[in-house]
Amino acid sequence: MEPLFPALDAAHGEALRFGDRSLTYPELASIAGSLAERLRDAGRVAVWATPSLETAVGVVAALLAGVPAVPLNPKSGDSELTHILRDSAPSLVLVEPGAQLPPALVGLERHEVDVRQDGVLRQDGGDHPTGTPGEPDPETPALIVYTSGTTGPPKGAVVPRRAIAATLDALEDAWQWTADDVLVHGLPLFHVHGLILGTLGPLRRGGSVRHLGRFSTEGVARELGSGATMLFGVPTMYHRIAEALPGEPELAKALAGARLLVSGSAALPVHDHERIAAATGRRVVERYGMTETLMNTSVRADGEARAGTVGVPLPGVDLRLVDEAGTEITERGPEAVGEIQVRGPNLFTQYLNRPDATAEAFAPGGWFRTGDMAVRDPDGYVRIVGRKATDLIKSGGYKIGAGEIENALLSHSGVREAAVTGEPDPDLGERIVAWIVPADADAPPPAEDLANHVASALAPHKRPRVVRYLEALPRNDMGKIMKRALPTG
Ligand code: MCA
Ligand code: AMP
Repeated sequence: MEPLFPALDAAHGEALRFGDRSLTYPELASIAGSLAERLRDAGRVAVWATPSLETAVGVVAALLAGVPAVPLNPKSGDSELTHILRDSAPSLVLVEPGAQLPPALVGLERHEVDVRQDGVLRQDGGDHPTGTPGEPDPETPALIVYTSGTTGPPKGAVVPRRAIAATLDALEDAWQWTADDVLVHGLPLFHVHGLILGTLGPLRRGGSVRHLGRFSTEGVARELGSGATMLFGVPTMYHRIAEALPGEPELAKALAGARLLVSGSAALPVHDHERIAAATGRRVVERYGMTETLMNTSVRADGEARAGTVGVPLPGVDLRLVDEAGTEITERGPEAVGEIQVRGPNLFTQYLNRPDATAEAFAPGGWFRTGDMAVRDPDGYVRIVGRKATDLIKSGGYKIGAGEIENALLSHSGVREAAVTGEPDPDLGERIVAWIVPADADAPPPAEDLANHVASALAPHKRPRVVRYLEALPRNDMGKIMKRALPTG
């Protein structure tokens, strides 16, 4: 396999920009290369994945060294971090200088990524150290990305180098993505979307990325208005863009001038798609992926951006729909609903330390069961219509398991019983609703306390946005909670 970043030794222009700090390719090659020399025998390394130059450099260095990187959400709470660190057992954590780490990381060696000192800055693009004598085996784990399931704590999806290369090259083809592209986004760097697509993607192409630090419509307008060519975002971001467009003419102008606007991680509502198209003349392109599979389908840059569809399978990806019995559905049209199963070089290899869960995730023949339900238009365009598991919630583009929030709520002294559901939300797609039977009916814990409790144990995006109090949860004869019987609204 060719190196993951062929452009690192060849390109000369800007590679990364976070706010007013940036690195050119020769600078990145030099700094990441010298850090890689030090990481070569490190085993797994955790990365405190703040939206910063240091995170990008740390991950590139680990990849150059051929050691797996475990990106950590810097807003994760103690119980989530403790689980991830115990499960992935990194030898050290890469952080930006001065980072304040929470108690769960005490005892783990910290290595500050100093983009001014880690390497000698060179402007000549000469023979800087690339950290690894040759490209490691394609099956070598590159990243371990934690992702929520319906129950229990998040699982670490082991993503090999081959999957990263395959998915980014398939997107090169589908999006006509080149070294001339300048990507702008404000996505977090501890998930596939912001890290693999949004950071490693431009670096593999030899183009550049400008990260907004945090998403804002002003930031999008500024960057697309000054040379950026592509925007990546989750539907919540496009919803906020659609809302802002009538009052921000600069935003409409900037979007109209972009080469490609891409949405993913959750379904983009047709209403937001159409509002953006009406105000800018541009249609947002949707692509469909998953932590375990990286990217599966996309609307192509040279194809028709049809609202409500996620396009066609990417080159190299086998995709089929199957019925309840696991039989392939060959018909097309709105009635032929089935689970999406995929196969190809884009897939992960396993869930770390979870052979049981890994085995369960695959159907015979090496097909990965996505759990997403879809239909296909007569010409093959895929439309996602739902999800098999009701206990998985997609909020703001984050996948969140009802079970992990229920467990966190049950650890609050004021809670006797808890159930968690997702409800439609115009901004977040789904909002997390907690149904609580208080330990003391006369003194129910305030909603804010429960939200803070979940935010500090797990992560702020997993906190309930709505809390509803009940005297008892509806249960069947077996004592199982019947979530469908919970009152709506
Ligand atoms: C609020 N905050 C709190 C609390 N309440 N902190 C602690 N305790 C609390 N009780 C803080 C938050 O940390 C945050 O801080 C701020 O208040 C606002 O929080 P929140 O309301 O959650 O943010 P939001 O404005 O609703 O976020 C919307 C968002 C976000 C920006 C769209 O959801 C987002 O970044 N989503 C991207 C998800 C993503 O990348 N998914 C990809 C995975 P502060 O203001 O400092 O941040 S899916 C994937 O990778 C697959 C492969 C795919 O297909 O892409
Ligand atoms: P994650 O496990 O966080 O990587 O999220 C993967 C899930 O996000 C998929 O299984 C889908 O349910 C959902 N998803 C990703 N992209 C899209 C999209 N364009 N449209 C609808 N759902 C999507």
